This record gives sequence, structure tokens and C-alpha cells, in this order.
Amino acid sequence: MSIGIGLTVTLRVRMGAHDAHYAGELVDGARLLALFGDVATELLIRLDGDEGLFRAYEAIEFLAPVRAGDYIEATGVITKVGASSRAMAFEARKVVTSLRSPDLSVSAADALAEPVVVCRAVGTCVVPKDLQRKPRLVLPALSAPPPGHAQLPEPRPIITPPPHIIVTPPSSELILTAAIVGAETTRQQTKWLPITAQEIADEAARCREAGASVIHLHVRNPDGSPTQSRERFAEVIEAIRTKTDCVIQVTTGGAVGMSGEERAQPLACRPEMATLNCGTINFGDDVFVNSRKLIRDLAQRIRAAGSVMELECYEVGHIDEVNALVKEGVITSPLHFQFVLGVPGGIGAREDVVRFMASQIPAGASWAVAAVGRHQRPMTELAMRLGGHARVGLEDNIYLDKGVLAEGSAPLVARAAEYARGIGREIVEPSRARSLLGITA
Ligand code: KMH
Ligand code: ZN
Repeated sequence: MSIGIGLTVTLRVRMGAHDAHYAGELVDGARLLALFGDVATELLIRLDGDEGLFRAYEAIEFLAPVRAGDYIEATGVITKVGASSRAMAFEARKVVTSLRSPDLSVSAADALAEPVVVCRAVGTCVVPKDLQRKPRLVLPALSAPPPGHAQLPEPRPIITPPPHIIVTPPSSELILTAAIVGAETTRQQTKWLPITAQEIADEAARCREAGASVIHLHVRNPDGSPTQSRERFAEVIEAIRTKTDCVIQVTTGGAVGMSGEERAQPLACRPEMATLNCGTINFGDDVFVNSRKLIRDLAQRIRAAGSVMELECYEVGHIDEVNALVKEGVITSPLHFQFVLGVPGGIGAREDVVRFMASQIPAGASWAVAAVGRHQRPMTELAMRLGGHARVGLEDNIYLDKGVLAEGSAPLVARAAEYARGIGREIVEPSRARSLLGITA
């Protein structure tokens, strides 16, 4: 990875009366962009020893109003370092708000427990090669607090913590996974669900075209019911292989109620990748059983098949189970987590959950989000902003918009890919996905 990627700086500034430009003491968007300009300048000084120049914004979103008296925290992160270009992502958050309530004093204000994101942007700066002085990351000022700083007198002032995961990733590369079949989605719910080997292969190829590099695969009997039949997996994998080069990740979760023996069958195809479900949860009205014994048994079988695991975590405690498996030597790094959010009975699909789960995984592990139903779009977009990978598709969500069925998984992949490009993430081809995931020939 190039030096500088992931470097983050944050400024906190009060918006004064002189910043209010519009009616209602509203601060203009250009003021927020000026903050991003200052953040970008500090990033360039730390990386190149030069203030550089802002060349272009590729995307800007204004998300909430800012008024005089608000305190704004502006964070920027370097996402890509070229010969002279430096791509960056920015986020501005309101951490203090002036209250403006007729029942309160005009000076009443609140420090926000949950900061409000007011603006996001992606842009590119340039430092010409001959101006790059290469002081390269003068970091101590960012990290080490002055001596004695930690011993503040009680009660401590409440200081909103800066975002503890950087707003955009240490690497801009993004793996998009398409979950195109699943076990629970039915033809009654959507006619776009692929069932035959040909339909599944066609859909895999469409998803690849739209930006997916991994296909999360379940298969069905001709009547549409879920099966883990080895023969059926072999047939479908062969059909997909004739049409596209995506990584094929088979399920060992199958459908609720299946035995471990049944669930392990696709491993006989020696797939490149397979899921390992890391704990038991209520799954809607059913129970998805993954006893500790079964998890260990499937993990051994996945290893024996030579497949790379994706670790499906539906709860925070499932991450602790993964840590136990690593300690026992049952699984080894590099680890790839999939946070499956919003299953009724599992952990909810919320921003704080994504941030917390991402903060709990071992260093060097990668993570992705798969969220159910209406949560799919906002949670996968959040994951992309926070540096994770993302999974979309009919297994988890059948709608493109409220009440509008997605015509297969490909439109969901295409929309996720468009979003990713807009925030500066680089969607990887299957060959690059293989090397990021540690899949060898
Ligand atoms: N069908 C769910 C009960 C996986 O693919 O590994 C389990 C599942 C997980 O879909
Ligand atoms: Zn699945």
C-alpha cells in the first residue's frame, strides 16, 4: 500500500455570525468546503511538505443544515496516492448545536451525544512532483497527547470522540459480492429469482458485468426449494464457470433446519470460497443452529476442501467466537468477516453496530456488510464509506426501491457500484479479489 493512504486529520471549528449567509442564520455550503480545503491542505503538508492545490471535487453531498453557533468537526482521509495526485474523502459533522428555541435563552446550546453528519465529499488534490519535499507523515502531533492531558480533573469535560474508524478506507479497493439466490427468497415473492443452473449462471454473469467480483451461491431444486446437493452445486458451478470468472463462494449455511452433514456437501466441489456461520441465532420464526461443535466441524471441512472462509457474523458475540477459533488454531489469518445485519432475531442494521463490529475484528482482517430488506442500501453504502466491502442481492433484499422489485440482483449490484465510484472506491475485478482474499490457484 502506498505511504499516506489512510492518513486522517480532523479540524473542529465554531461557525460564527459572520459565517451565516442565508435566512435563519444558515451557513452556506461553500463554508464547509473551505473547511475541507483546510483539511486537505494539512494532509498534503503532512504527506508532501507542501500545501498543494485542490484540483476537483468528484462528489459533494450536503446532508443537514448548519447555522451560526454550531461547532463543526471536519475530517479528511487520503484514499489514493498517485505520482502527483492525492485522492481524499471528507466528512463534516456537527458536534455542538445552537438551540434557537423560543422557550430558551438565545445563548442555549447543546453538545450532541451523536454527531450529525452535515456534509460529505470526495476530491482530488495535486502536489507537483518538483514541489514534493517528502517529510512524509509527521504523525506525532496527531496521536500523542501532551503529558498530563489524560489526567483531567473530574468531572471530565465531555469531548465528542473523533470518528474512531476513518471515514474512508486505508485501501480504496472494494469487493462487491452478489448473493443471487439465497435459501429463503421465493418465486412467489419475486419472479426475478434464478432457479435453474442456466438462470443462475446468467444472473452471475450480469452481476459480474455490473461490478460484482464474488458470487455468494445457494442452489435450488427444480421446484424452487433450497438444496445443498453436491451434484446440483457441481452443475451450477460449471454453468457459472462457462459464463464468468467471478469468485464462487458456496454456502455452508444452507437453509434453516438442514443438518451439518447436508450443509457441508458443496465442499465436495472444492470451491474457492465457502461461508462459515459463527453462531446460533433466532432467524425470523426459526432457529439457525450453529453449535460450537458444528462451527468447528465445518471449519475443518472448509480447510480440508482448500477453500477460503468468509466468516458470517449475525451478532457481536460471533466475532468473539471467531477469536476463539483463531486461538484454538481452527482458523487462520487472513480473516474475512461478513456482518449480516437486520435478520429478525439477530443484531440490528444500524450505523453504531457497523462501527462497533468493525472496531472489534483483529487487525489485518477485512470486513463486509450484508443487510436485510430495506436496510441493504443504507448499510452497504455506510460500509463502503467506512472502508468495508459490501454484499447485495436477492438473497437479502428483493426491492430496488420501496415497492419496486429489483429485476434480479444485477440492478442492486449496479447501484452499489455507482455509489462506490462516487465516493472514490475502486471496484476490483475477480482476479484482484482473489489476491485480496488470499485465494490461490
Ligand atoms: N439461509 C440462512 C439460514 C450462508 O449462506 O452461509 C443462512 C445463510 C448463510 O444463508
Ligand atoms: Zn447465504
